[in-house]
Amino acid sequence: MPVRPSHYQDLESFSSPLRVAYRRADRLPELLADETLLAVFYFDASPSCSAQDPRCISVGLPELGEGGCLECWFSPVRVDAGFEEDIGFSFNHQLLFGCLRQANDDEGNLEQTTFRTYRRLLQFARDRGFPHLLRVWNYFPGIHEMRHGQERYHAFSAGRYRALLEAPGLEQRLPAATAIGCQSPDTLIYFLSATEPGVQVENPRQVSAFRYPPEYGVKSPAFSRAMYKDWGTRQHLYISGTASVVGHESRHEHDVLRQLDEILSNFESLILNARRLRLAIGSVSDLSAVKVYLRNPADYEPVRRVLAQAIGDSVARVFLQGAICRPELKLEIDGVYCE
Ligand code: 3EB
Repeated sequence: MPVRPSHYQDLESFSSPLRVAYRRADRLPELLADETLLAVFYFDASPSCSAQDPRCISVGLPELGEGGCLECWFSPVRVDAGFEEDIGFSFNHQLLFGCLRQANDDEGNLEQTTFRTYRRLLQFARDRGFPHLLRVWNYFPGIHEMRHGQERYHAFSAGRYRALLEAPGLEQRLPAATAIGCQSPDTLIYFLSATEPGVQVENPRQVSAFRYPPEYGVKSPAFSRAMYKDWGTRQHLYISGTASVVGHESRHEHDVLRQLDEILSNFESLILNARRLRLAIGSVSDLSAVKVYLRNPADYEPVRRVLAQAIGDSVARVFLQGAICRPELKLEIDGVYCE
């Protein structure tokens, strides 16, 4: 057994296993040289990332505003990283980050492709000793397009459902998720999983997505509204993509600022519910970071301004252009709270 420096044990037991921060794009070289970097995401084609580094992820959603933002995930200790076939990964003692990219098979069967992808990532996470899926981001092209008589989002949902529900008891441990349509031709799926399970958190203002009526897909969207994770000395909350949905219905069709208001109410109600667990979060202004997905770039300025009024400037944020899975929804926000 290799002997670990003793300060590592202190870091392992006292520090947060994951910390999210935003940096400017010109910092990329020094970030990649940092052995505690779990992953870095960039949102447009500008920074040139080494395709050899599994921690460096280009997300096919254009960044709105100034651009040049890097989302960085840090571990308190050095990470191990590598590739296994099409999965890039990195991990520390408590969590595993994994990422798969697929060339789009536009005419193919998205349900079947998604089923296989999710099976593969679950198998991979199990094999590596991190069987508990906490959080998944799904970005794929043509989200509203009809193929074989079905919207692609619904086909995606059905494939994910079949793969996740193969695992016994997963209905009580659905990961938090984001599913957004991108313009780039590739599908990108990345995830966070853990050695020990998290706790699924639902939102009293919303019907659990897993219980949606069939109009949102013959097989339900298999995700929870948030995942609470107690890491020992630190607690995290991973919040799913949150839209202007109350009950199961979309509210304020096509009115982006009213949708923003409804999303903030959804956040408050979810956070209130999560506080029943051991979580020191008071309101949405305490979140560590949010990602804002906008269907129309023209909505960036008003949304940026009203969001800043509502949550202040201490929450890190990035604005991305992407298609929310229901055509009437113009805006979706996901977030993370890391102690
Ligand atoms: C909703 O509340 C909006 O299918 O993974 C939000 C977050 C939405 C995740 C997913 C879908 C997903 O139903 C859409």
